[in-house]
Amino acid sequence: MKIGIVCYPTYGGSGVLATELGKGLANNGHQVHFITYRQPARLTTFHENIFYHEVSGSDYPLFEYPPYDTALASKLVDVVLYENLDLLHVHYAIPHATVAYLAKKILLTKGKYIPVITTLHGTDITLVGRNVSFTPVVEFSINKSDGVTAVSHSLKQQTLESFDIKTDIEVIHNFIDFDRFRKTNKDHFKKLIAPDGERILVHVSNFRKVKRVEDVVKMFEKVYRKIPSKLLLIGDGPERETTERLCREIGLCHEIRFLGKQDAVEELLAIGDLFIMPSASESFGLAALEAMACEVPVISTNVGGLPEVNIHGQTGYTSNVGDVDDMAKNAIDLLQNEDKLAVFRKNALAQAQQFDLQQILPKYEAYYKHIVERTVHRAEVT
Ligand code: GMT
Repeated sequence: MKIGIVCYPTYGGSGVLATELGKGLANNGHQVHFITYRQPARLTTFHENIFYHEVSGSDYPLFEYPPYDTALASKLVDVVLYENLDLLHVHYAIPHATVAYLAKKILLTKGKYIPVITTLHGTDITLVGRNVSFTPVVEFSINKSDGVTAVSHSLKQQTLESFDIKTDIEVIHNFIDFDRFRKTNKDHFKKLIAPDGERILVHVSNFRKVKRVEDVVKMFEKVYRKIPSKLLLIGDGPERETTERLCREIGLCHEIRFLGKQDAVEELLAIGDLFIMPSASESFGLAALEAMACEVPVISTNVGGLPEVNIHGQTGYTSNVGDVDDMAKNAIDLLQNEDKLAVFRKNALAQAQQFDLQQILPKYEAYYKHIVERTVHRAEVT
């Protein structure tokens, strides 16, 4: 199949998932065309079946806000026609589902029907999509997609509760590539970070408010007072400055390292004892799954799709949002009990295996086939 993938090219979960999906599809012989404004962060090596089409904006002085949607729609029309694509798969509803609908309508005037699948990832529904100024457009665009997938049962449920949805939503969970994410021996590196055998806690995110990075630091302080430990904060974003200030206030800067955006996250996860995800909202928690694949148990909140990934009392623990006392208590309990930690590590890996790329990829392929077959004779004009 010839598949166009539209996504955000940044380090965010939806862009990561879309890029990894594209790579998996390309390995299975599909031709994949990424269409976005920058080379996706995880698209780093050449593949004969992968193509990248950059959407360039316009800096004409009249445009205070360069019209990205128009530029993307035009690029989609061009790529779909020129490359004769079979399907467009857009990740994150805003604005991609809407722009894909516009491109679809334009393509119809040129005699081409392009089926569009929208994957809902999280804040496109739970935060941004619920903003009343976006609601009519998001709802319309989801309903006009030929196929809709959500990355967890929880996100599907939230979508149905927040919008008047007429289309079926297929749940296809996030996945993990075990060729990349697995526990490897990085003892030399561990010695550098924790020279006296301290425990290592890890957090990875894009430091947006929804990630509650300050809670990571607050719970770490409680853990640190009981157990010699270090905290690795990976990623960057709007809340970094506030978080750094908090570290200074509590006087733990020497135990907390801000590593910024990192490409080889798996090497850092390999030395972790616990992964911390105190998010206020999380449709799935791809970063937690990556940690679990590297045999790192997870201390997380119990919101959204997190309980579908992190099984309370088996692969880690889940707590209410903001309950840093409970998170710290659970972390201390695990870190003080070597045998229990070893069992949780094994459980985390076994649970991550349920989301192996090799199991999830065929679900996407089957869904593509289903949507393309269902729409093959369609030539709607409205
Ligand atoms: O940052 C992004 O690119 C999207 C982001 C979001 O906020 O929607 O991530 C979401 O998509 C990931 C991949 O499907 C999920 O694993 C994350 O849980 C989800 N993030 C949230 O729901 C906050």
